[in-house]
Amino acid sequence: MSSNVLVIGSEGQIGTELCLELEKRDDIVLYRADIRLLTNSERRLYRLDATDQRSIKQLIRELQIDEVYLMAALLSAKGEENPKLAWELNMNSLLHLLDLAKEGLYKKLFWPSSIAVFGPDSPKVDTPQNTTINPSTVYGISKRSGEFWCNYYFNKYGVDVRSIRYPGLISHATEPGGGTTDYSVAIIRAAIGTRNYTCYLKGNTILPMLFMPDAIKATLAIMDAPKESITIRTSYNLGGFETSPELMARSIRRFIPDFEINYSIDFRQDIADSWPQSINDENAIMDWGFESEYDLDRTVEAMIKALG
Ligand code: AKB
Repeated sequence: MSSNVLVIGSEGQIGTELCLELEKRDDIVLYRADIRLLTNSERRLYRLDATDQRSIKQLIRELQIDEVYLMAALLSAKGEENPKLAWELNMNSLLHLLDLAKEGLYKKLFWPSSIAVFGPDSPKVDTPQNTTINPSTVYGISKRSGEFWCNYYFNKYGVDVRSIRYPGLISHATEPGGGTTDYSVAIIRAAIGTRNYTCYLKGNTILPMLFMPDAIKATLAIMDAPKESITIRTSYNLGGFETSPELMARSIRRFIPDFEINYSIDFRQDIADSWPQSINDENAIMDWGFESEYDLDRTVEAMIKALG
């Protein structure tokens, strides 16, 4: 029997590529929703504001949805520019969806968390799943709070909600918007275009990153895993590879030798400095078999091929 799947935030950086993968499956009927587009029911695409509880409820009821991926969010850099909006969008959308699952309107929820939950006093290297977690950005605060709500709804009401702490995500189908790690995509686009990039982070700023195909594989793996194997109901650490603007520039120069990088540091440096450089994701490996295929060089090569 097929299940009805709704992706909220379907036109964003993760949503776009998640939908491409979900579309390949013949055991699901995929519905998309995003605030940015006009409704097109032929493409099963609906205009939806993720903070509008009444419309979300109506849509889930009308389409008889079984599973929801809630990918709408305001990321770290944009969040610092508009903290109240970040809190409202990131928290209210999650709480609405948790409530609807509690009411039995649908069965399973995926909600993305982030390495932004970690703060300046968390260990920087091989950051463990459970450690000091004091986020310093509003985005990180909303993600950490959301993690606690997920855990609470699972323990108290049995809501089957699953979550991953994504690192920076590198992708080519849709541009990222509003994150601190966005440079990792912009640098490759600029290298292909003008062969010159001015980076807002210092060259030696190391952060964990993941190429989108690995992120989507992980997302589907956690959602496909049997309920009993999900032992963490806050959110799973997920690593990938560590990189910095300098290391990315070096990798890009294998293909574009005259690529130049300059620096003009802004407020995003403080955000990056508060985050881990590498992540311990042994729980994801153990519980639902996370495995990444792409390191830095393979990611850069695939990005240049796709965009070049
Ligand atoms: C951001 O930079 O805000 C995001 C994230 C790490 O969650 N890419």
